[in-house]
Amino acid sequence: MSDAYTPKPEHKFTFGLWTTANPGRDPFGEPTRPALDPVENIRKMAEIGAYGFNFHDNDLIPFGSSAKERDRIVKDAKKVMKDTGIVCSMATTNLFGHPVFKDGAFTSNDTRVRAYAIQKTMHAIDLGVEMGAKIYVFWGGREGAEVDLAKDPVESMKRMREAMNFLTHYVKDQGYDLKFALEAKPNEPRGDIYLATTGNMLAFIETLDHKEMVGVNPEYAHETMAGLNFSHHVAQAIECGKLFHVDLNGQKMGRFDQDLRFGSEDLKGNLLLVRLLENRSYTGPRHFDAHAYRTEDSDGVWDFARGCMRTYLILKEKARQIDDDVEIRALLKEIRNDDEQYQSLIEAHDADGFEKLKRAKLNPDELAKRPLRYERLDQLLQEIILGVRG
Ligand code: GLT
Ligand code: MN
Ligand code: MN
Repeated sequence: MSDAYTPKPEHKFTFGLWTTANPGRDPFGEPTRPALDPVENIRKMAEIGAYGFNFHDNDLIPFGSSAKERDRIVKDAKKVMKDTGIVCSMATTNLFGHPVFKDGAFTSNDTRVRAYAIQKTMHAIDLGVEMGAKIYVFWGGREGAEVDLAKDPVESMKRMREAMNFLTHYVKDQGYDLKFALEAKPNEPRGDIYLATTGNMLAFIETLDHKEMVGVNPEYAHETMAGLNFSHHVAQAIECGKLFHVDLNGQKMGRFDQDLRFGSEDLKGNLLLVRLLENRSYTGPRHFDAHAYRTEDSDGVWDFARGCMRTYLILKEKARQIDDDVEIRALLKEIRNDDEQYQSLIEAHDADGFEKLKRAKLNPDELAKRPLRYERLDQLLQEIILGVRG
């Protein structure tokens, strides 16, 4: 069955190999689903209309594989890509699974662990580029601490910078066409993770040698876990020209990292997020970094994946409905109350402008009288979401 919400490659939906291969393990329980072969995984993603797939080095090539085994898997994966048209849109490094990273990778106190983390990333970058990835994500799940006394947090920033600088120089030296996207998370698996929010990442990027090739990969669940407004972080990244990638999913505030199906929590927030991405012409992949409930079997995983994409497309249509709604448009215009004269004063950074604004007759009591019809506006939005506004 195909309808207006049927995903197609042009929608640029992607999934990490780890998302649909998630076997349903959690800290309290064993897997509830069988393992999924990565090449089969890619084929199935293509079949349900995804544009691309993403992977950690070890999602595709198991840790410790021989060179021969690596080449065989790469060959098989490339064949599926050729047969189906699916692309590899992003690659990343697993710097969290192996016990060597128990106290961090790029920010480990042990120089040799830091060197190993950089070495592993160089190999993973080579692999990502070979598969065609144009974006390389850095999620530092183990870069943090429980015992703050043991690690100097200022030095940790320096170590993080050293690693990122090394790797941007490496990419340039190799002549790769690759951009980096840094992904923040406040905690989990570490008690506290360094560079906890997208805002922290944006500030950190400005200190790098090749900052032009580094942006962010905000994840809905991560800002939401910390009780923050995800769209505001995405908006700041867009405004800085740094939204290189985005991880979409569902998450309740204040909980562990749930990575639920996109749109399954906070429909209003997700609708405004989709509207932001669409209206601000975000052209990168829409990556669903989530997984199916533990209750699902192998088929249920694909219900989950289809659900993420369908919900996105439904919300995209609702976003258009908001922007076409005559009453909403009129309300938004009224709420803004643009005034060209004062706007030009705010923009004029000269002596004349300073003087004029100082002497301008602005009466706060009068200004405060203007009602802002947010009740009506929000109710209209609510009725669009609930599907009762024509
Ligand atoms: C891991 C994490 C995600 C990151 C992935 C990339 S791995 O699943 O929870 O948020 O995006 O390393
Ligand atoms: Mn997550
Ligand atoms: Mn993520």
